[in-house]
Amino acid sequence: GWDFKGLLKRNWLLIATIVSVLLGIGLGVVVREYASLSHLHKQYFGFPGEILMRMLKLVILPLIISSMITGVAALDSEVSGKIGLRAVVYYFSTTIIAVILGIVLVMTIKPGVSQEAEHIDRTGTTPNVTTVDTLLDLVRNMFPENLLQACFQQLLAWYQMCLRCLNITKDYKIVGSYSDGINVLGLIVFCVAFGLVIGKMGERGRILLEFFDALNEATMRLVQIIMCYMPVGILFLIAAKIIEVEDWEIFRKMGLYMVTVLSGLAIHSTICLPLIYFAIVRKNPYTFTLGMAQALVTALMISSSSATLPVTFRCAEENLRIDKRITRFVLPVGATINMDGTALYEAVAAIFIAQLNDYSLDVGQIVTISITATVASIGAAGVPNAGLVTMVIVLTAVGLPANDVTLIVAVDWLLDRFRTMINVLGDAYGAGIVQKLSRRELERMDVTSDVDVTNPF
Ligand code: DAS
Repeated sequence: GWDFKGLLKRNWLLIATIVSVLLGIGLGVVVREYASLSHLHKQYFGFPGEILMRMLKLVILPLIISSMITGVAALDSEVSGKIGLRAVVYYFSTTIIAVILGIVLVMTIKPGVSQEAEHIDRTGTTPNVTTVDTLLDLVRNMFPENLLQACFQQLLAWYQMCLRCLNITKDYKIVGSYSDGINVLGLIVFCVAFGLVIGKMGERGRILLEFFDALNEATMRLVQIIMCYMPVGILFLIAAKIIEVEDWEIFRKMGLYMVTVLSGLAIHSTICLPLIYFAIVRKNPYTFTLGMAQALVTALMISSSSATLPVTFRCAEENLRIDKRITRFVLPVGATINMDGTALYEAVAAIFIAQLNDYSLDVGQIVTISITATVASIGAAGVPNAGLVTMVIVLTAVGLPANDVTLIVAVDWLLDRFRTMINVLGDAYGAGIVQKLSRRELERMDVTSDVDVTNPF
């Protein structure tokens, strides 16, 4: 018979989280129908959810720094080079597959030419210039003029950061920062360089490594405490979102567009990624997905790959037993540059807008959209609505008007959750696949190194 008690004990948090999502939706609908909350009350109502978001964001910096540095330093540079290359090849190939899937679907379903689309009231969609300019400005400073300048800015920022003992409030500005105040890509570049250097410093390097490993352990313990609060935070997060949404009518009008995006995400996450995983790892991919469930539900609720990273780590290491030398190196990079869901979404949204404007795209433009959607998803930070911002790159690349973006924005808060969930799943599959491809190097390191194998740090 089923060990029901054991199942409940092991998965109490996941069950509590799913129950809190359902309760949150119910609470949101009830409050929306029967209580007319003022704007201030709505903010109070969402406060417990905001606390969860801030707590998760608070641990992103120490987690990325400690995991990246120990992850890179624990591998010698040749092995980390190989693992990094395998990870990047996986990221590019799965992202391209997602984009092609999205394009096939949007060209088949044609959501932008359906009779429904003609009745979409687009009078309000010509945003005032500032909307598009703001988006374009945001995109422009998304990509620094050149990497070298970004690196120097990052080193200077890192120096400032050390001086200011890692406070990471919203207003903390790292030069060349992303919308979320942390230039994660620059930080990762720094951590890889720093990890490689201390990996070669012998005994003194080991002392630093011990420090960062202890920092990682302390941070993961903090994550464990935050996760106990998660069911409460998620309940109010989803309830507050349901209360604040004004126009539900738009969901009917944009139904076909949403069906196109969601079916693309569903196919990619239940067929494409599992097939690739099974082909390489030869294990049941759906058991793997189940092991990631807590991280997937978290991503669905908070729409941020970066803020979900602490939970992604716990699921990958605790449930799926993926080697820490892989997760610490691969997951932070994946959360930042591997976004299959976002790439698929941007390709679909761009072609949807072309269809809305009866704009026929030739093959060259379709290829351009594929490439820019892939690049834009790499540039998108792992924060809410990042995919919406970088989508402007795709639109401008093929000369599409950005004035229909406001239509997309109206339903973006829901689609963002689902594409973030697929982004996180893609990162987790990446860790499992890279681990399988690197098993020889890892075994060789276990044999040669005098380090305790169970905990290589
Ligand atoms: N919300 C982003 C993420 O965290 C994805 C997106 O906006 O497209 O992955």
